[in-house]
This record gives sequence, structure tokens and C-alpha cells, in this order.
Amino acid sequence: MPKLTSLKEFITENQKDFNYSTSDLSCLLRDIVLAAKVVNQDIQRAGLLDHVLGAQGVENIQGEAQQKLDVLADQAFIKSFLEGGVVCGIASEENEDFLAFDATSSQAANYVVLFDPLDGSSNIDVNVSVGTIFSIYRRISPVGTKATLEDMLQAGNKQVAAGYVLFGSSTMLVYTTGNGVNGFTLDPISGEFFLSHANMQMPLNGRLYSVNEGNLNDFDPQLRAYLAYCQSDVNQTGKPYSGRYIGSLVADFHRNLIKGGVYIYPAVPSAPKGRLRLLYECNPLAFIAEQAGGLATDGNQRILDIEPTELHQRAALYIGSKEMVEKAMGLV
Ligand code: AHM
Ligand code: MG
Repeated sequence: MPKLTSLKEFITENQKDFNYSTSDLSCLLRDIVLAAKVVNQDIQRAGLLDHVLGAQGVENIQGEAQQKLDVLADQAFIKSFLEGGVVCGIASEENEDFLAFDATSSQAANYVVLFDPLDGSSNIDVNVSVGTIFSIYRRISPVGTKATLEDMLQAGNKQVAAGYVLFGSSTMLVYTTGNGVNGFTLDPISGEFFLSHANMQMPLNGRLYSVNEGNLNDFDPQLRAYLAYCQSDVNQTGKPYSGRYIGSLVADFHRNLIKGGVYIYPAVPSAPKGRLRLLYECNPLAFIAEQAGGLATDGNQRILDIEPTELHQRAALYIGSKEMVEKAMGLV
């Protein structure tokens, strides 16, 4: 068996490629990996632990029923970033406001992290893949002070790194620092992540489409026409595409990244600005999609160029294989 490259070795070997200090990147990824392992353990034993499975009994800021694992994952990541000392503040899908860390060491840190602690959490109770999505920015506020809202509200094109941890049939970390996308698989025996998917490239075209078709009657004519094209035999494959919708964005995205496909969640009356969160879901996945040769738009403009005005801002999302996104937008 060839020698595997661990995540740590990969970072060290590729340090010249990073647009910021390798030790900061190592520490940040160490914090993410630490929390991900805690969450992974909870997910693996979810059905056996009373404090893990089921609803928390309250709604989050999005007005959605919080799952116990949403809260556990949120706490695990916050604790890890707080103790790690390279992050000055965070914003999370599960918390109304951002958190500016008080410790002097945190205030001396350069980065903020925005994250969805457990995407697809409505799937937890039925043992379907879920994931953590994260987005990393250099702070705007002066080093040595507390993080500000301005640090959090940066356009996606300012991200210095982004990624996700997918808790699927295996646990994977996929991330980019703006120089391609690489995927690492957790070896449960050694507890280490190893490079398993080097330089990931999203196929330019594919034959998978991912959309909640229950909302079909609410889609605009252009999108309905695109879906009819997907379901017809006049598309480039000469036969209908396959519909694949897990309902965990991170898992739908990961599959489309590898196989080629498009994920679409447009604005609908029940979610007039779109359902997905710009800062915690759309931006990080858009960064990865573009780095892998794919495309991400809100149906009109590039996701990464949207200037956010609020933490929990929603956006419509068309993401995936470049030619499929262009076709869905009516550009070709
Ligand atoms: P969540 O972060 O609360 O889990 O919400 C986001 C999820 C996405 O993972 C998924 O693609 C979408 O919401 C599913 O929405 P719907 O059930 O409306 O299809
Ligand atoms: Mg989510």
C-alpha cells in the first residue's frame, strides 16, 4: 500500500501555496478537525444517546426546530475556536448574533470563521448524511481589538479558505485555500485525516439535478423549462437526467462535485429570498465550486460577489457543473 499523506503533512508540503501563514492554517484546521471528531462520535452513536438524538425543543434564529445535535455541534466548534487562539470571533447559523472572543490571545488573532455547524440536520434522526460547512476570512478590524460585525459581513470573494466536513458513509474533510480543492478521509482506526481526493475537479457537465421538486409549481418559467430539459431526451445525453435530492445541501453538493450535477434552490413564496444562508452555506460552497471548475450563482449574479448586509441573509442558489448552471440560468 502506498504511503498515505496525512492532513498535517499535506499542509506542510504545500505551504508555499497558501496565501497566509501555514501555522495559522494548521491551527485553524486543527481546531476544525478536533470539533469535527467530537461531532462525528456523537453522530456515530446518535441512536444510543438520549442527549444526542431528537429535537432540542426550541427554534433557532431562522425559526427552525433546533435538533440536539445542532446545538452540540455548535458548542463543539465554538469551544474549539475559543481554545485554539487563532480566531477572534465567529458567526454561526444557530446563533442570533456573532461572538467576539474576549481573551487577549483571541483578540490578537487574525481570522473569523462563519459556519453552519450541522447542515441537513432534519436528516439526523433518519441516519442520512449531514455536514459542517465553514468559511474563513481575514479580519477587517484592527488586531488586538474585539471582532466586529464588519468582520463577519464580507463578500464571499474575500474568503481565504472554506470547506466542509461530510459525515457520510465515511467522514471527509474537503477544503480550499484558493488554490484548488482537496479532500481528506478520516481513518477511524488512527483517528487521522488522510488525502484521498487530490485536486478535485467538478465535471463541466453532468446528468444529475438536485432540486426540491415539491416546490415545482412555485418555480419561475425559466427554471421549469430547464427542469423539463433535464427530464427530456433532447439534453446532451439523449436521455433524461437523474433527479437526486438528499435534502442535505452539503451531501448533494459533494456528490455533484464528484459526479457532475447541479443543485438549485431558487426563491419561492415560502422562502422569498431563497432558503439557504449566504454566509454559512452559499459562500463557502461557492468558493469550493469555483476552485473545482464549477459555478455558483443566485440565478442572476455570482454568489461570491454579493455584498452581505446581515448575518443570516438568505440567497437563491444555483451551484454545480459550470455548463449546467449556465444552462439553468438561460445563458446558453
Ligand atoms: P439546515 O442548515 O437547517 O439543515 O437547512 C438547510 C437545508 C439544506 O441542507 C437542504 O438542501 C435544504 O435545507 C432542504 O430544504 P427543503 O427541505 O426545503 O428542500
Ligand atoms: Mg444548513
